[in-house]
Amino acid sequence: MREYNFKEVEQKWQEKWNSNTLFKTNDKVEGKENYYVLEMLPYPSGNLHVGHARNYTIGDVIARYKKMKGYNVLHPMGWDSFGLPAENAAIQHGAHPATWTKSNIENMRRQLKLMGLSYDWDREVATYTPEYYRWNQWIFKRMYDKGLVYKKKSTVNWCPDCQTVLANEQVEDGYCWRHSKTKVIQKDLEQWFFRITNYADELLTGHEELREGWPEKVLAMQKNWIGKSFGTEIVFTVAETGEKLPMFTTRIDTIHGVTYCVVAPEHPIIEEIIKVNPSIKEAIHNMRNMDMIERTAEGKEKNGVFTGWHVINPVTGDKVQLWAADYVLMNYGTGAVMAVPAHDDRDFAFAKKYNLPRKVVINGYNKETKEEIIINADEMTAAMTEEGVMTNSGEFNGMNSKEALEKIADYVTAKGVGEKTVKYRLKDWGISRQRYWGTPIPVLYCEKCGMVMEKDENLPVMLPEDVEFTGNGNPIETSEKYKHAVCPVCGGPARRETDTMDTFVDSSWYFLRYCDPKNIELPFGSEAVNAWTPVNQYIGGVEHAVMHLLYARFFTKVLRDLGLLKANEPFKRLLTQGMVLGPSYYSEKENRFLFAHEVRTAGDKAYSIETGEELVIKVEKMSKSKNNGVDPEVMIKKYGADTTRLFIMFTAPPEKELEWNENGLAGAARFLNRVWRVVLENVEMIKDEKIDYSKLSKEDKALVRKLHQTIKRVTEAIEDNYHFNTSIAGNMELINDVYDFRNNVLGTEKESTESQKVFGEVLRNIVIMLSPFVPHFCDELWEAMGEEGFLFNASWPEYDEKLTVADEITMAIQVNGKVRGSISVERTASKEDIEKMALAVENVQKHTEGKTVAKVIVVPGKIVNIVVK
Ligand code: ANZ
Ligand code: ZN
Ligand code: ZN
Repeated sequence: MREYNFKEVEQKWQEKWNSNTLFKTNDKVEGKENYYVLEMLPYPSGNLHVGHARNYTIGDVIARYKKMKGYNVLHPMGWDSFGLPAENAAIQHGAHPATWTKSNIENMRRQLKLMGLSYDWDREVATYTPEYYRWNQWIFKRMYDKGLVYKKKSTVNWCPDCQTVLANEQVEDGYCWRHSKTKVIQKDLEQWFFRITNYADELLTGHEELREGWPEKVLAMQKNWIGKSFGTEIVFTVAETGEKLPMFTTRIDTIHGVTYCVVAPEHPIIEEIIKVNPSIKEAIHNMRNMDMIERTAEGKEKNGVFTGWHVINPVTGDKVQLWAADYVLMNYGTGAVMAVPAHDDRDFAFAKKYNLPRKVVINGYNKETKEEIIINADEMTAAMTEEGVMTNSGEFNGMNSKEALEKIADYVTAKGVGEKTVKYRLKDWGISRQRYWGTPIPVLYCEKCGMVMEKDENLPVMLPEDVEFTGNGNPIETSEKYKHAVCPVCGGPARRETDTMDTFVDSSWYFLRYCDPKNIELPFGSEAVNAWTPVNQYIGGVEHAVMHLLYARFFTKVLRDLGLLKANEPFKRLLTQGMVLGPSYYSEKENRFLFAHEVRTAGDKAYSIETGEELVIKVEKMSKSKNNGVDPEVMIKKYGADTTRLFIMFTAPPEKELEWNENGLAGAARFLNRVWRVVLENVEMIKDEKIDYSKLSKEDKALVRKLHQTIKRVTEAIEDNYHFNTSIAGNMELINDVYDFRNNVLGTEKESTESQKVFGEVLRNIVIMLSPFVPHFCDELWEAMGEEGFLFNASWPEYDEKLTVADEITMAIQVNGKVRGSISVERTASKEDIEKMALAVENVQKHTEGKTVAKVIVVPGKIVNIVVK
């Protein structure tokens, strides 16, 4: 018998699949339902990492399984190929972003092919190509026409040395990533926005459609991000000028407890105040220049300054100080807050720091005795944020605070000083980037016509080639050809917009392009997209829970409203895969993480090969900084793609963390070898012939039962949230039974033509059921059995419920209430027969000897009760 040579087998089948265009998908196949399986498209950084390998293996097993279940399956792949790293590589090594990107894609495509993934490569999409980004520009224009695109001033990170805008990840502790001594400042620039807030409510209510197919935690994160708050806008009056100053509060019940008010340092009133009170200028300047990440960090100490002005509470008439503080943000609510230190944590901390007064307006409440618990403002150590009894609140005293919230809201509305409102935390999506490697925004500025959109027939607006990557400014601005363009309206001279789009725009609709990737008239045809969407199963990392998934949902709704597709939601089901963990080895002496090849392990200890030092072992997320990553290509070369895939799928359910270990890979390889041997040794028994169940021996029946139980278990585990690990475990158990059968039945007097058929049938089904996991391996065995074609086109096996249950059952026998033995009887046996058999059991006879049997009660299928005297 030949050995299992994974290298030969994998290469052979990858070539065959390819030359037979096995994974080519048509939009419609007679009699088949469509099923769209999608994995999040990768950024082409250069090499696959193990997280990719896991993501794509999960997707591939689902695609292959669904295909075998009779669906017409779409399973595409592409490249999220615009973005910062390519531009940084250009700045640092001089390679053009396109060259760098292209060669990375080529390498990663090669690696994906090594894994044996069932992609329809004819539908491959790369977002950096003009064929793709042209449609970003087209969609941008359609959104502009609908009022969903606008420009406004907004704050960005700016490095005065680079003379350019920095992304958040290019700001390191407040300093420029390239100029470690240059402080990044905040600068207001005109920026492009998508009006995603128009869809805030639908992005929330749409969750109902996703409740069943999406992880609860992802929906919760989105809900939190959208942040819908019901509250009141209450209008205070500035004492010094008489102007109105509206504040947004969710706690209007605390209006009598306001002891000062706060505005954001960016609030327009601040400019007015500075004119008369310039001493606050520096403090304001410092607050404004703090970056947002730092400013909104939880638990950060709050800073503020008294403006010198005051405001009047419209309910109480109280005059209180007006402050400016960094914890109030301009882009939420009205940018102004009524502060209630006795009942709000942030206000409490701020008031304590600056010695501002507290006023209690809600007392405690004993739920059992229903008694009011008086709170003394001077003795508080923290804000009282719970529900309670109103106090110091005039006519509302004694009322429950929840009730008072409604009552006071009505009261201020009636008085004309306030109004109930809803606010969202969700902001409009800022999409402009002052960089080269992205989709050019199709806008021009004409001296005569002002701002105009580029004409459809002039799309795509191509990225210029004549650019320099110096690290200073936006590279596009170095292209004279690009900047000096022709106005599409009057033909006069015009300047092109030099901003490019956020790469999240690219990934917000790529899954629609896969449905119709070669369309040159439209981003996609409605018929093709409606045939496939919503995507049936999406798979990716939980790090995309908010931005990418929210933007893709927004785009789907916008494109639906533009009449381009029918779906309300892009992804019906979402699977967020768990992280891949590996052991890290830390040297305390060298103060660094060692690579695996520098480490010698012994039992559960690890030592530096070079110094002999015992190392600190921790199992944690694989990452470059911990030197604990594994390279999937190295694993594939060493163990084969099938073994690697099997290990990934067997070791943990997809949504859980996966702990990488090479012993596990070796175990997976041993299992495959066991299957290989037993199939090839007995290949002539595998004939797919009809079994005559009436002629089976006890052993044959047991193996048939195990087979049907396994098909049931394996199938149900996949259907139940893709618990592939259980499916593989089922097949492993079945292989153990196969070996027992081979040792105990085959070659003995128990072997018959029927037992050979049973044995062959079991092996055949194991090979079918393992094929989504280890497809090359199984196709090789399938061919060895004399089958034609590929398991990708085979049918998933069905189980027969009747055959999963034993036709013999075990019954316990009791004598005077004590269990004395058991019998195995035919399911159909009569009560008399059961009674006779029970009384004949040796141990039962011992306990009935010399006594009279008064009664025998037979509960069929369960128990035999013998009463003796
Ligand atoms: C008075 C008050 C009393 C408040 C109290 C809370 C508790 P959510 O729930 O997140 O919507 N707020 C309003 N606008 C703000 C801004 N621009 N920056 C920072 N804080 C702001 O939060 C609403 C609450 O956050 C509002 O209700 C307001 O403080 C504050 F016992 O008003 B509250
Ligand atoms: Zn810089
Ligand atoms: Zn013009």
